[in-house]
Amino acid sequence: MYRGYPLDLFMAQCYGNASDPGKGRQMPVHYGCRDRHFVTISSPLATQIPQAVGAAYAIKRANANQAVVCYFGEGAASEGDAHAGFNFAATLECPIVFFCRNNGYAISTPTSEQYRGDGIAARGPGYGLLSIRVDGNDVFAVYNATKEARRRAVAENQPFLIEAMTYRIGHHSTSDDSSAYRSVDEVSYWDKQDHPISRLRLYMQGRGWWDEEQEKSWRKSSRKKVSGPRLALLLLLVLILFLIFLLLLILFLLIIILLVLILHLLLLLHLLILLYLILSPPPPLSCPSLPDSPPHPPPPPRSPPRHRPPPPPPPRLSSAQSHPYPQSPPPPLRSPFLSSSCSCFLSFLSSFSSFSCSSLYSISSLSSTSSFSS
Ligand SMILES: Cc1ncc(C[n+]2csc(CCOP(=O)(O)OP(=O)(O)O)c2C)c(N)n1
Ligand SMILES: [Mg+2]
Repeated sequence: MYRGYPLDLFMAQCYGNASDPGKGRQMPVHYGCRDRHFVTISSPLATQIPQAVGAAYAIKRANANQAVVCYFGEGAASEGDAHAGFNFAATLECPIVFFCRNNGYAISTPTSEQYRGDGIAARGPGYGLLSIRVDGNDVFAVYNATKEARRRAVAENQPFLIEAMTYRIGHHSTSDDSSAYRSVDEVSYWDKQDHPISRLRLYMQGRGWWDEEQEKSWRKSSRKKVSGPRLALLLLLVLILFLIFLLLLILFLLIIILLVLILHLLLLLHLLILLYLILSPPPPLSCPSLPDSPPHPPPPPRSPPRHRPPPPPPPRLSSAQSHPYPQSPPPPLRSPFLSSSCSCFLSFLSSFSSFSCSSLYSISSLSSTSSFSS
């Protein structure tokens, strides 16, 4: 960003989208920019070191009056590629600055378990490299050391090794939990006492170059730059979801109103039919007239009666017992066709209405009325 690389391109690289200059061929946070002479980093540790030496050698041969700066961690300095790179740079006298950030850890391995010598800068003289160790949390020390190293590299084709001592406050990556291998007190000490950004801010405030107001407005504008577009997208998404919800609600209400209307119509029909049945007079009872039968033939002559014993007299019943079983009342007089079809229709209506009304309390009372009438 200091060299003018836009924030949007950083994000595009992380997502590997169409705007990413690498078109998604690199892992996230592997930035590179040809126009700004910035070669993308690579995940296999230290592979960049011999490559940087090769580039520096090409610059030297082209007399380009430039230098290469190569960044790596103290853990990467333990790789064989670091040895090869240091040695080639020294023997070929390449214009290169090796910048080692010694932040105390290679993921979970502290420097005390990485080497027994005096860090990385102490290795430089062994290769014939000019070497310097600086306070990596002091931005001016880092700036001055890098400036001088570059001057020597360009002017004298002198490879230079800088070891910047610092501390990694955050976890190594999102998949790392550093509380498993270091204490919280250790982290908070570096965070509160020796944070490079806080130190620079205090220095600038002491000189009157910066104040709280500027700090606040700068934080606000930076946050807006990062979260502004995302917030707008989020709001748009919420709005779309709300509109969809509203549409579904209106549709649901329309269906309910339609159902209630249909139900009322059916109930009205139901009542009308009932009314008709109640008010219409019963049809008169009529016996169908039989067709005329032919005259009976004359009875045959009777034989003289034979003597038979008289039948026994019937048992005597009291007036209350005039019939051995109570007789059921006669059925109501109705047209058989009308009665059966109407009852069928009514039972269908009532079952439909009780089904549709079950969800509506107010209508359920109507439904029970209709089932009574059926
Ligand atoms: C050749 C190789 N070995 C192992 C790893 C796994 N690895 C990724 S980061 C890392 C530690 C790097 O430590 P350091 O060089 O100090 O860099 P820092 O993360 O501290 O900046 C390791 C071992 C790797 N990426 N490549
Ligand atoms: Mg490290």
